[in-house]
Amino acid sequence: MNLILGFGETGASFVRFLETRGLPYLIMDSRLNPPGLSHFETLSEKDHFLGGFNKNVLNDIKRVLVSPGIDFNNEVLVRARKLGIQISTDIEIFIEQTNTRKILITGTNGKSTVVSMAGHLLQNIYGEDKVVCSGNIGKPVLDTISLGNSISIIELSSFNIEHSKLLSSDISVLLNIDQDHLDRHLSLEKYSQIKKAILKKTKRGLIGPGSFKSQLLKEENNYDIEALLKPFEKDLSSLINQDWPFHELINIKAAIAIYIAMEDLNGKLNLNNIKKIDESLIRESIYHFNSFKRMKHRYEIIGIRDGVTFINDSKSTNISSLEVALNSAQRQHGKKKVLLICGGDSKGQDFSKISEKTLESIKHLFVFGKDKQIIMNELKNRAECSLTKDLQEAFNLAWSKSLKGEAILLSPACASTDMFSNYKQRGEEFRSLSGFN
Ligand code: UMA
Repeated sequence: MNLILGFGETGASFVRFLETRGLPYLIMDSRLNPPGLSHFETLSEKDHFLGGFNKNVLNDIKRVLVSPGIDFNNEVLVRARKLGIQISTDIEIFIEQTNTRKILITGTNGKSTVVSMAGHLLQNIYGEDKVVCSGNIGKPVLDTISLGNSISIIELSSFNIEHSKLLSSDISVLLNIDQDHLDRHLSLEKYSQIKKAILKKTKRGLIGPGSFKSQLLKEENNYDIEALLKPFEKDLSSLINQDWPFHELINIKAAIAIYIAMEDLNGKLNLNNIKKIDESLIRESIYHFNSFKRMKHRYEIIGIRDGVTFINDSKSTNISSLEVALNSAQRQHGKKKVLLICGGDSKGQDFSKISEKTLESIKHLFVFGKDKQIIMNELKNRAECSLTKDLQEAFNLAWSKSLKGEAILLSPACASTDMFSNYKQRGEEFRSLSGFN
């Protein structure tokens, strides 16, 4: 008997996976009414334990299938480990059961963007039906198991990696590491260690910018994305037009580096002996980027009214993504030109660590949500701040204070779940407040 622990999107994909193979299962979730359960009309009462975790059911269980949102120290998991019961993630099962080329992508920020950029690039080059993107970006990996593609690009969160044993891949990409999810992983050291694990069993490791990279680059088969693409900085910058923030350049480089590593694995070039990357390969990539549509809620410029630019960066759920947004906004609008709206569930992050240089972009900060007082206390001596009731009040105050040439930026640096279903709903509310549809 399999125990599906956690019934969200991943849990539902476990059910589909097991049912098509005729394998028996039970479902357990701490919520009384987990999302989507009602869609499974075939499930009878005896198939699920809802409203709490019960480790006593483990007697008849051969394997626990764990969802990413379940804490690593969850009592059922701890007991299952003690009893020597196999614990598997959807990612492990996918890797074991498919022989597509696997590209794993993780990092604190930019993962979904790089997954979608690499997906766009590789689909244009190798064929649309050959490449499928899945994982944390939205589609559970097990739902892609029979699609017949030859390349799988998988976004991994620290939660996915923490629950999995060492994951093997053709290419693994570690984009960046900064503080996030400290409420679950407790320390930056632990969080970094989890993220770095995706490089341990890969044929080609690609490493993004940051002080963490020097140690990793000493290992065989790890490559520095910046160094690989340095000669093409000028050509690639040409892709950054008015609608694209400057920080997108790093993501573009990561996606192109994935293409280069693929060509290495295909025997078309040799990364270990590379003097110069063929310019035509870069030209081809740039050509395909011209048709790439940027993702919503990620530094999305939704419109300009009376000279004020509205930027929806609702996907920003940690401090480092806020810093990236502020730095790009400062490049575009100058110092003290940003009316910043932030706040929500701060997940134990320390806002006082935001650098002075980054804060120079802010004209006024409007904080809302569960941890607004904490954020206010950590920033009030370094930026002009106002506490607000909710996103609507924050928006109205920001709009009333804004002048031509300035920007109203929603970049919450926090999880949204204290006031919204998810970051998308938060971003949609910002869009509707700004009056653009
Ligand atoms: N939960 C409970 N009780 C349970 C089980 C879950 O309260 O018994 C809560 C979790 O704490 C979490 C929520 O329910 O807040 C969802 O958890 P889940 O494991 O059921 O998640 P899924 O619905 O399966 O969605 C997961 C990813 N979510 C998480 O890892 C929290 C989705 O990423 C991903 O798109 C999906 O699998 C398909 O692969 C979303 C996400 O927010 C975008 N990811 C986090 C992030 O990017 O920061 C990690």
